[in-house]
Amino acid sequence: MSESSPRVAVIMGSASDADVMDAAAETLKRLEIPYEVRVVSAHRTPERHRAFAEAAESRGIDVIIAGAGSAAHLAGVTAAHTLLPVLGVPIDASPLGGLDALLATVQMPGGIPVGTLAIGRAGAKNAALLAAAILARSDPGVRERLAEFRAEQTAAVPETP
Ligand code: RP5
Repeated sequence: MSESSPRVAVIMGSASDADVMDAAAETLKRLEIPYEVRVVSAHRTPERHRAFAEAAESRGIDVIIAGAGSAAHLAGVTAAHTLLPVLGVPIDASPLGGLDALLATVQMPGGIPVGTLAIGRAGAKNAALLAAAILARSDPGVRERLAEFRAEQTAAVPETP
């Protein structure tokens, strides 16, 4: 959780998803983007989830990152309750290795979009970077920090193994 008013909400279907979704939080922290982290399950806490999704925009949230595993309805149902952009992260939490969550998150019916990232920590990290790219359109400070991140990443790649 960061100190200023959160602009990105990182939600997950279970506390057991935190090891994966930490990658989103770490990236937002590095880019100095205020964020909040919450456990809200579309299945187990449907009222908490609906209240969160319906209030997010009026609380000043700009982007929601939703990570869930198994029959992962969290991102899609969140998107149904808000006009905010919703980025979905499928989590490898079942014997199907995350393919179940990937399909559940990505195969939205036309009309309610979810921007779906890769399964697992790479997806969580990229969801944060995509959230930053969205914010950067209207926030020059975020744009500058995102550009620095890219430059540092490039500089860290060795020319030989
Ligand atoms: C999903 O079920 C959660 O997002 C989690 O990935 C998965 C398993 O949850 P737990 O049984 O570990 O709480 O809803």
